[in-house]
Amino acid sequence: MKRHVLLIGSSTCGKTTLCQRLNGLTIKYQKTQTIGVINNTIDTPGEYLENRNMYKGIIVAAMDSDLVLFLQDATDERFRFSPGQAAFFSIPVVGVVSKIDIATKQQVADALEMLELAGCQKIFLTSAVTGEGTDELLDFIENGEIEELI
Ligand SMILES: Nc1nc2c(ncn2[C@@H]2O[C@H](COP(=O)(O)OP(=O)(O)OP(=O)(O)O)[C@@H](O)[C@H]2O)c(=O)[nH]1
Ligand SMILES: [Mg+2]
Repeated sequence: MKRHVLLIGSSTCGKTTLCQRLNGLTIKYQKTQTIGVINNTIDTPGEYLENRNMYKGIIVAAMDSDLVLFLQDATDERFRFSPGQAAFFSIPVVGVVSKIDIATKQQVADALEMLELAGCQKIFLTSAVTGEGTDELLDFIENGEIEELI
């Protein structure tokens, strides 16, 4: 992966699992305690999004990134991003709906709509467990015309 990608989303939404999948690693559960770098993916703890006073950690990490991923767990009843939040970043922000393997069609549609509201122009539907949608995401990270999303 040539581009540096920053993953943001609430606790347990699947950031670390997706990082493992994107890097072709064995999927194994590990709670994220601090910002971690696996090759070119930058994994953040959910708390960085959930606590306002940690948000500056995300902004700093974004300085070293080419692309931000907003992850929304499709099975999470709560929407974790605010409307227009993508505009906070000066680099492109892409939405990722996670856990589609265990979500209903309606849950996936709702998560998609919420990520659109947050300002994501491009959104991928994924399961890091089954791998559904992750090849498309990886291809976009590596070859997509991300400059058009700013
Ligand atoms: N069914 C299903 N489970 C998933 C998927 N992605 C992650 N999980 C599960 O959700 C739980 C949390 O996943 P993590 O990847 O650790 O979540 P995280 O966003 O890194 O969480 P924090 O590090 O706490 O911020 C684990 O038990 C994963 O196995 C998915 O696509 N489908
Ligand atoms: Mg994690």
